Parts: sequence; C-alpha cells; structure tokens
Amino acid sequence: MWKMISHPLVLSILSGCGIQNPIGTTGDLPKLEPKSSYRLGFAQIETNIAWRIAQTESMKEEATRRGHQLICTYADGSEAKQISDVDSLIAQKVDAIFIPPRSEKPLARAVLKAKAAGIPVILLDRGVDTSIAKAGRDYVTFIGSDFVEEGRMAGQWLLEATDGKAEIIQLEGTVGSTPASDRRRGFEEAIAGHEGMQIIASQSADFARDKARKVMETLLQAHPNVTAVYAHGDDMAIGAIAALESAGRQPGTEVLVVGVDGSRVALELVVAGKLGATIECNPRFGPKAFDVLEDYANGESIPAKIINPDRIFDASNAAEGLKTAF
Ligand code: GYE
Repeated sequence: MWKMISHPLVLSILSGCGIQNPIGTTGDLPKLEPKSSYRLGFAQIETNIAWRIAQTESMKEEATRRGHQLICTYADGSEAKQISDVDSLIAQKVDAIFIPPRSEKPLARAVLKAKAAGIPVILLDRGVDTSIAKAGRDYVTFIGSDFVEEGRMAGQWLLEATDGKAEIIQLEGTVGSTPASDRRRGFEEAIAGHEGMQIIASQSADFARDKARKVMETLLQAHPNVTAVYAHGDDMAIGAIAALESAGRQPGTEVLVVGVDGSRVALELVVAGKLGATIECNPRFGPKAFDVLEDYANGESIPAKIINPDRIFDASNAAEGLKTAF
C-alpha cells in the first residue's frame, strides 16, 4: 500500500493537493550491498554501566571476528549527544548504523535522517516511536528483549515471594524509553487484581545506580512502610539496596528487592541473599546483530522484531548464572 502511495506520480499529485510527505518516511529502506567487510557505526548511549559495557564489548568483538570496522560513539547518557553522534556517523558515510535509542521519540528522528541519507539502521535493545519511524520502512528491525514479559516475570516472582502482599516502590528506567514503559506495564499486569500488591511510589532513576540510591533515600523517608522494591534495571536495584542498608533496613528479608538484567554484581547479591531475583536481559548482541546485517545485505526478509529469550535468576540458579555473567 505504502509502495503505491510512495510512487513518484502519486506523491506529486498528493503534494499538488497540498498534502506533504513527512520527510524521510517515503520510499523503501536503503539497500546494503553484500560485501565481505563493512564500515559500520554504533551509536552507544553510555559507558558507565556493566550492561552497556558488555554490549559494546560484544559488538566490537564480533565486528573484529568478521572483519568489519565498527566506529563507536558514546553519548554520555544524553539524547542530544546521541542524535549528534548519529549525524556524525551519517557524515562519515558508514554503510549501516546500529542504534540503541536512549528514548523513543527524539531518536526516531535520527533514524529518519539516516534513512534519508541512504543508510540502513538496525535498532538494538530499545525501540523508537513507531508513529514516527517504522520497522521495514524506516529501519530494518529491532533486536532485543520482550520487556513486557520481563516485567511480568518480575511481578510474578514478587507475587509468589510475598504471598500476594507487598507495599512496593518502583524505580523506573529512563522516561520515554522502551524498557521503562514496557517493564512497568508487564509488572503492573502481573500484580493487577491482587489487592494486597500495592505500588505505593513510582519514580524514574534513569537506570543509574547513584540516582537510584538518592531517589530511594528520599522515597524511604516518605514511605517507611515499604516491603518491596521493583527496579527496572540491576544498577538501580543495587542503588536501592545501598539506600536500604544505610537506612538500617534489611534488603532481602524485611524489604524484598527484584531487578532486571542479570548482571554479575546483581547475581552476587542474589547469592548473598540481599537481592531476591533478577530477570535476565542479555546484552551480548554482537553475533545476532551482525547475522541480521548480513542477512539483510543478502536480500533475506527480516522480521520487524527479533526477540532474545530471557530467564529469571533467583536463589536457585544465581550461582550457576555467575559462571557466564557480565
Ligand atoms: O536493561 C539497562 C540499560 O535498554 C535493555 O538499558 C536496555 C536497558 C538495560 O541501561 O540496564
């Protein structure tokens, strides 16, 4: 249908009627020539959390293994910087760009700019606003986890661990980012209808450990009745545990904490009994990201979403998980 509308003749009729095309959304996806070696861009969000470091390492390792050049940029957790990083990769005329969008709306525009420059984009681990940019039309695909399912797993674990009775503080990820919205939705779905499960406060701590510690310190004063914490990322769970301990509360017994990611430090805290559980979110994207890129170049049809399967780690399997943790 879009192909029909995007036909040059139809477009000129539409614009003759005063109907404008949103820039960059017309036409097919930019093609990628099959080559044995590519010059690629990777516009990473930040470098200061274990999950991001593991993802960057995996991308670099796999690029090297396959003989591709990977130009990495780091946005220091800033959307404005990530957008200008994408601009600079476009200016360097890379063959394709991998983007983990810090948040959905602003980075959707960056995706459209790359498309307009004829550069295919693959989204990693976070999505963009699909009313602005769509898979198969503006970017090749999204590779990542089912965050709603992760949230559900966290909610289900807490429901069972507390026998359906908990006063919960939720520490949300970056506002406007896919994992924050979806992990919230999945968790709320899992506890819905259980009257004893109450979210007494919910605030963003931007996926960051220090912010989570500060947010938790403040929330603890306002809500001393808290009995559980759900953090959208392990770094925030770690920050919350630190805040609980410095307030003289016992994480793991008096206040149950559940996180997401399955990072090494989080698994150690599960083994130590301070973190109840963490839902895995695998950051090792390299092999899949480059397989998809090469399949795309070879003209194979690529699904709109490629989902990594995740597990739950609790006291029963955290020690085992440590063997391969990041
Ligand atoms: O869970 C979190 C990181 O987008 C899935 O980003 C990713 C999340 C991950 O900051 O720890």
